[in-house]
Amino acid sequence: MKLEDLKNEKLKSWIKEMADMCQPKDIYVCDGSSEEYDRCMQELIDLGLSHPLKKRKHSHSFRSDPSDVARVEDRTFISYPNEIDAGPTNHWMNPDELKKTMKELYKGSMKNRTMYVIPFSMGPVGSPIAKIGVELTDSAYVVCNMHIMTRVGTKVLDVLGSNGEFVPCLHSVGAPLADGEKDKKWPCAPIEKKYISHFPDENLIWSYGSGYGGNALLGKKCLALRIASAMARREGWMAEHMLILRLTNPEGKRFHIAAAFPSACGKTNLAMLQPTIKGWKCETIGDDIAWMKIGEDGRLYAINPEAGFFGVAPGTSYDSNPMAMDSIRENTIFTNCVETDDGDVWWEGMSEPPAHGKDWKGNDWTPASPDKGAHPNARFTAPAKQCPIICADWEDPKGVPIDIFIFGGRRASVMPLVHESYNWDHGVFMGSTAASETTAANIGSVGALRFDPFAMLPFAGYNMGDYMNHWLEMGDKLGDKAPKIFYVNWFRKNADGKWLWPGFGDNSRVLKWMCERVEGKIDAKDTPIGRMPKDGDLDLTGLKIDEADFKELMRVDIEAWKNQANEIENHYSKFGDRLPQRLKKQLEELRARLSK
Ligand code: O2Y
Ligand code: MN
Repeated sequence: MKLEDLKNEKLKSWIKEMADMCQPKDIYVCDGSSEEYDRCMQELIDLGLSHPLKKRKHSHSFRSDPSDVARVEDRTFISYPNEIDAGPTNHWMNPDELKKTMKELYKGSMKNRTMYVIPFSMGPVGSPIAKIGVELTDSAYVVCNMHIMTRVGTKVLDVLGSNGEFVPCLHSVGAPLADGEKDKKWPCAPIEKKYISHFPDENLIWSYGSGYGGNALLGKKCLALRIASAMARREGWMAEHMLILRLTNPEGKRFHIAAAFPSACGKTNLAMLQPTIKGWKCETIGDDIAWMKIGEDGRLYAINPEAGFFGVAPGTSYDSNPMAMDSIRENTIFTNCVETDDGDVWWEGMSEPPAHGKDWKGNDWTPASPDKGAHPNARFTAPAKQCPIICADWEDPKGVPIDIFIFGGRRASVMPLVHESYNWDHGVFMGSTAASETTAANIGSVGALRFDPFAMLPFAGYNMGDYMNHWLEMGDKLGDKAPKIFYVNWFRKNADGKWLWPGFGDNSRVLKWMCERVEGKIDAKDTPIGRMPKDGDLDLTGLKIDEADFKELMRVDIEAWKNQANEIENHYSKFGDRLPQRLKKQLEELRARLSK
């Protein structure tokens, strides 16, 4: 389709304005067809940036620039006129100043490149919960990834019509080409020139300088979390960093679970759970993001706004996540993995290593090499429909009704395997105080503890104190139809550093307990931190777990929790008067219970 043929005048004039600034050699409007995907991929193959994989049908391997391997939190901005509206956990710049700086960078940034216009829908096209975005990008790699991760093309323009609303998303890799020049390597700009900017008052996204993942596929973290969270607050719904799954018990009763864990804490694994308990079945709806609205019956309905998985490769194997492994057998893009000599990809934790390959930097690699073969944040981009346990209703436009919310993080100590909140406010307290030890997907030191409220620390599009308040207000609206809230920790270790819980498929045992609590089938034990399973209520049938280890896994260490309460107070102090009083009260109540 040509630019002139676009029916939406607002869209047309925005594209023209951006093209005047970025000066691409031409403009191409994406139709979303498989031929278009193949053409873009072929261009990347011809440049030597994409390597077709002999062993996986219609799949390709890429190596990014070593400076462009992950989301750049330090270069991510939430821009409101007043800094306080971005809050203490976001990087802020004044919108006029930020736009002035970025306009200078965008000027001519697409020279000798094509500007691709990608109309995309987050959520099933036409769903009342879905939103439309349009990404302008100079990266064919982004086009291919967006084809997988979102619903792209003419069908979206049809829904947009002549005066529909869309979120404008401008993206440039920030590497203009000289006349006759072609990309020889992954194009991007140096770190100090990268900007991932959000203007929530205008529902606007400007990204410059990175071609990688969340920095460049603007439907994902930028739109579906940062901009959507601000929209959701204004419009009375929720945009959350949550997987969605359906669990069916042996009697055929269905439960829908949405779970928030910080990046790289196993959301994809839990979303594709293979239960180890007899008669229970899990189906995947989404592995990263949930958009939820209150339905006519007063319950909370969730959709997965995405159409694909952008999963962490290292550690993914037929042992840890067979459903993910089956999802990536074909039609998949791999970034920063090892390329094996026989035309496949490999990463640490996948299987026995190949005798020889090329590492993520393109160097010869063998198991004896001193460095890892794949980057720790190497990724696969795969269509969600390829997941063997994708739920038949994963694209239901009205969503699925949520019964259970789970928060969690990676904690070697303090947090027991599972506890349940006493009520909604206590559950919001749990979410607002969620904390995790950091991994390679976060920028910063690995292994440090960071509070990550609702797993949204890098993704909230407004002041986190107001975000907490929005959760409280949603609870007020939902009343007795609100999902029950739980907190889990799959990662507790004993004094010798040994994992106390097997995790993976055995996490179904914990989910079973939650479902039985929802059904009111079983009672629970009150503890200072929340409700916990009574002896014998957590189904450990067939599991070899030492009694002492299990006791340690479930132990509430009062002294450690008193210390935790102090850390929470410190964490809360950042939010000043934006911290809801109701959460201060929760902290006081926790302390009172710990002192009894
Ligand atoms: O590093 C990136 O650009 C990807 S980050 C990511 C990708 C998929 C799902 N979640 C995340 C995340 O950081 O939460
Ligand atoms: Mn994520």
